[in-house]
Amino acid sequence: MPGNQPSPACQIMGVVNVTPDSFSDGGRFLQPAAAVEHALGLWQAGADMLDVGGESTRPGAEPVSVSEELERVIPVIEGIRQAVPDAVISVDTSKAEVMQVAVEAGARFINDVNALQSPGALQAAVEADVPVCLMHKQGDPATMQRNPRYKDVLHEVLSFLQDRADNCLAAGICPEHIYLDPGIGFGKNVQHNLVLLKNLNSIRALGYPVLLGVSRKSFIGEIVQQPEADKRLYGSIAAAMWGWLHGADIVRVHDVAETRQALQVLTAIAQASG
Ligand code: PT1
Repeated sequence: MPGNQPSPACQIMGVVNVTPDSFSDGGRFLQPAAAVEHALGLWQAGADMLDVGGESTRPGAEPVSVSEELERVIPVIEGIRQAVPDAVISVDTSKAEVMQVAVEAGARFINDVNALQSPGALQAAVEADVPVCLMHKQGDPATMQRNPRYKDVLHEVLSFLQDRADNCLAAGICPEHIYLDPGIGFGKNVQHNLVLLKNLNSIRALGYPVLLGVSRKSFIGEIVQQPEADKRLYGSIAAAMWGWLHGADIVRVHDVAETRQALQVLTAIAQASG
């Protein structure tokens, strides 16, 4: 059983999905203004970072083209920058060109669910010179939940993350810029996800800060029998708090105000003296 050694402060990454199912007018057209407004609300609610993504990576999601992804995320990054210049913006992408343009537009963090393995992505991240999150996944979103299998899920995730971190170091990314993420829900069944969460400390023990995304995910729905993602708040808070107590440095969440309140209570307890 891992011990409780929370990092001094946990940062909250607020999710800003710029996909047709989130900010469309009901038709094909996205409304950047609505996404910017949502992002500003998350910032006001206490997010430390806003994660802007134009390609859904949910189970079953299909890839989008570079131009489509750019059209979705760049206006939103620019809009956030204009309204709140000091907001920390992360770009959730696997594509080299999107990384490059997003960082030019003001993104200060690259969140890549493909761990910089796409063509040109590693070089784009080196040149961007911003922190990067390397996430583990098995397969691709369209099919990853069909029948995920591992001999030893913890071992496989640990060695993958170690290997990707080594690659980044060799390419010239400095160690302070590397974050690791077990990729909860990415080609993993409920048991796989639970084993990874239970052993989050061993991911932290690789020596890099850890980012964790559990918010509203299906494993919570399966545990509590709640098929609707937006009714999984309480389970999401519990999973995020477990994460913080076991080594997560950043939690990626939809519900920023609620997560912040929970984290403030945990922090107060952890900091009590006497
Ligand atoms: C994540 C993450 C992410 N998750 C990072 N970036 C998503 N670094 C997008 C489900 O099981 O965990 N870490 N970017 C969202 N992806 C999913 C995956 C959403 C699975 C839902 C599920 O329901």
